[in-house]
Amino acid sequence: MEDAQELENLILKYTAALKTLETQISILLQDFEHKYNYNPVEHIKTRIKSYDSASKKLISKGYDITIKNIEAHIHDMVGMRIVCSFLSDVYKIVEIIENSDQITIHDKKDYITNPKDSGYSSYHLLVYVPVYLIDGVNLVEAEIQIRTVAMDFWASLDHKIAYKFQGKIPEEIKEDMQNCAKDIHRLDQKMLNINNEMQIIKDDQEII
Ligand code: 0O2
Repeated sequence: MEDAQELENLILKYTAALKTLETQISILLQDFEHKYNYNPVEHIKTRIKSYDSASKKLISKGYDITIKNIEAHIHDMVGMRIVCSFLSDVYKIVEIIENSDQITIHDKKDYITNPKDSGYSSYHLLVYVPVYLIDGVNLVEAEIQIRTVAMDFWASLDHKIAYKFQGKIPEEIKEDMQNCAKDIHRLDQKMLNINNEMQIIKDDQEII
C-alpha cells in the first residue's frame, strides 16, 4: 500500500515536471520564432515512461524493481522529443535550451557526431526541471531527444524492427540497419545543403 502511495506521488511529480518542461520549451521556441521569423520545429512529442517499461529497463540494468530505483536509475521517466527540419536546427535548439536559465542541463549525449553501434542518431539533453510542490522545490530529471525528421523516421522504425527485440539479431540485419542510418545521414546533409543554397537564392531575389 505504501508503495502504491509512493508511486502515485512520483507520477504526480513527473506529470508536473512534464507540464513545466512543455511550457518552458514552448515559450523559448515561440520567442525564437518571433525574433528570427523562423520555426525550426516540425513536431514535439512528450510522454511519461510507463511503470512496465521502467521495470524492464531496471531489470536490463541489473536493478531490483523499486520506486527508489526508478527515481535513481531511470533518467528518462519524463521524456520530450523535439523533431526538427534540418541538421543545423538540432544544434540551434540545443543552444536555445543551453542558454535558458530555467532548465539545468546535467548531461549531453551527441549521438549525431557519435552514432550508437545500432546506427541510432539523435542529440540527448539530460536536464533538471524545477517543480514547485507544497513541500518546496523538487528538481526532476527529464530527457530531451532532439533529432531531424529523417533521424526520427529511422529511430521510429528501428524501435519496431530491432531495438525492443530481446532475442539475437542476425548480423546482416544489424548491418542493414546501420547502412540505412548512414543513408539517412547522407540525406540529412544533402537536404541541409539544398536548403542553404536556396536560402542564398531567396535572399538575392528578395523584393525590397
Ligand atoms: P524508449 O522505449 O524509447 O523510451 P542511461 O541514460 O545511460 O542510463 P539509457 O537511458 O539507455 O541509459 O541511455 P541512451 O542509450 O542514451 O538511450 C535513451 C533512449 O534513447 C532510449 O530509451 C531510446 O528512446 C533511445 N535510443 C537509444 N538507443 C537507441 C537505438 O539503438 N534505437 C532506437 N530506436 N532508440 C534508441 P529507452 O528507455 O531505451 O527506450
